[in-house]
Amino acid sequence: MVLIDGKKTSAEIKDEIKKDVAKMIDNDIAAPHLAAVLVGADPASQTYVTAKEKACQNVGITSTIYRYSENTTEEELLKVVDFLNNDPELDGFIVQLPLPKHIDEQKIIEAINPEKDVDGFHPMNVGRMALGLDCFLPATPNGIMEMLKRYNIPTSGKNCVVIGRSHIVGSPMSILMSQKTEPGNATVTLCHSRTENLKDIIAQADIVIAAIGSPHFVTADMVKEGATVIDVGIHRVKSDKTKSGFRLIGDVDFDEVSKKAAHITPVPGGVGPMTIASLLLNTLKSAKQKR
Ligand code: BQF
Repeated sequence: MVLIDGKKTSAEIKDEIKKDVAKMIDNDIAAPHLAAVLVGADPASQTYVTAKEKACQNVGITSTIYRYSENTTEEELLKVVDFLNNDPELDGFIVQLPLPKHIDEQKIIEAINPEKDVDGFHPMNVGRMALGLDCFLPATPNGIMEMLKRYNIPTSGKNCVVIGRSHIVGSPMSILMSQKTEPGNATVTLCHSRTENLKDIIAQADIVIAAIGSPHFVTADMVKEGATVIDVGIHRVKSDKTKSGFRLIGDVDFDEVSKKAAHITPVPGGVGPMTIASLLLNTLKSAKQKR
């Protein structure tokens, strides 16, 4: 079994970004600038925004976090988006999801200027992605494509089973793996909660992308010997062995599935760090387009 090391791969990508940013600064071009909007105090969301800020610092990207209370109204948040859309110093921004329930996420996403939508969630970027046009790709699916590329995982003509149809991971992942690209050119099956004979479908997969949102959903009995298994899940479970009192596990039962898989991503240290690296890549891309 080969471990697909997302931490190491993301460190390599961040090194490349760091060199690019240093070159920009050498040429008297302003460093890329990313902003993140965090509404409320969800501990996981705070962790993610902090991780993104730290990653920016490490590569020389300027970052600003805008924090608002849980009680922020949709109207107020739309004003923040409008302000960031019109900030000429800003190359891109993200609104950390999920948002509090009283705010319509789709409405906020659609208010973002597609040229600053470095999460790639605006319908303009989703549509352009589906057509294979230049766009900001969503960070998690793009991070997975980058791992498959850097580990030379064959995808052309292979059976790829994506489990989960979220707009953030499963749906775009199925689109990217179907495209006439390398990696890509896979025969893709998108499975979800209504899928019949799920086990039979997963058993045929050369590549399994688990984005179900259910801890240890994928077990060893489901997976074909020699498959590539990509775990997108992150769940906090109680642990008395860690300082924090919890540890992270994925949608895949790693200890068992790793005995059968040829390639597998761990949690933590798999897809998560690649998501962050992809966000930095989009921010750099936006800055290069604007300068
Ligand atoms: C790691 C996310 C669900 C809902 C909203 C590194 C991250 C996670 C894990 C991270 C995620 C998940 C992010 C690891 C960003 C990925 O070492 O395994 C980094 O920060 N992520 C997010 O912004 O919103 C989410 C998952």
